[in-house]
Amino acid sequence: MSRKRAAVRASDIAPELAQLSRRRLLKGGLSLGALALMTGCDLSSHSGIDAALSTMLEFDDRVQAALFNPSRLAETYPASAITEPFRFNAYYPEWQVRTAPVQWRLDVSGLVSEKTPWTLQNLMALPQESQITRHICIEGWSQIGQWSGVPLHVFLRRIGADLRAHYVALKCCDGYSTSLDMASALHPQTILAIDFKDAPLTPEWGAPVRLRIPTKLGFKSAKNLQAIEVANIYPGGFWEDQGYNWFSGS
Ligand SMILES: Nc1nc2c(c(=O)[nH]1)N[C@H]1C(S)=C(S)[C@@H](COP(=O)(O)O)O[C@H]1N2
Ligand SMILES: [Mo]
Repeated sequence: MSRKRAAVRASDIAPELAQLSRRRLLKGGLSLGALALMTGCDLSSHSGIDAALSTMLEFDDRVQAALFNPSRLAETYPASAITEPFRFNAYYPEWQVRTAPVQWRLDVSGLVSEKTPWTLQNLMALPQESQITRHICIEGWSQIGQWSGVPLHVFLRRIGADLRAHYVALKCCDGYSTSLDMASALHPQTILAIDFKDAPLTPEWGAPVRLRIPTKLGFKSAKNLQAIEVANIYPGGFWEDQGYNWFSGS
């Protein structure tokens, strides 16, 4: 294992990752960016990844959070790099009716001063950002996509969220949930995505609004959002409660 910081791209690691069992990944609390940055291991070989995973076991969420650099950006790509065809994961058609854009409301609760539910129209009136970034699933696949929407930090300020609170919890129409530390929620690339490649998101990709957070593994990018809560009590999440590393980011 080299102690030098390895300048690896996620695309170089993806094939290696595919060889690792899901169990190993879960035990290791793996996150790609964190793995490369924090272990200093050469992730271009299988043994390098093994070494990195062992080192990773020594870190816990608090350490990862302390090392998180709020201004470090996830890599962005040109439009030509967008993956075709773009796959989707974990979509259940029975939730579609609850996510119809006209009836849809985003509930806001917890440590915020303005608790009025948001319509899609109201969200679309806020400043928008676009990003072409890589989505990395813990199960060993990744793809590059373009998402546009409202930066979460803009939204949190707008609802008068207590920015000193520890957590932002996300709840989805299909019962899925996840949560973020406040620093990651305020990261400039963390957005409430409304569009994919300049067209409205479709249900399988998270319509009408999903979170998109390129500094973390894919399971944090909650689709078909229903509610956001700002909290100091640890909210957990669907996969987090089953042993996925909570921080899972770089
Ligand atoms: N509502 C909801 N959001 C979700 C999930 C889910 O099951 N339900 N799965 C997560 C996981 S594990 C991944 S990898 C991504 C997949 O996003 P995609 O379908 O846009 O590829 O969504 C995340 N967000
Ligand atoms: Mo995933």
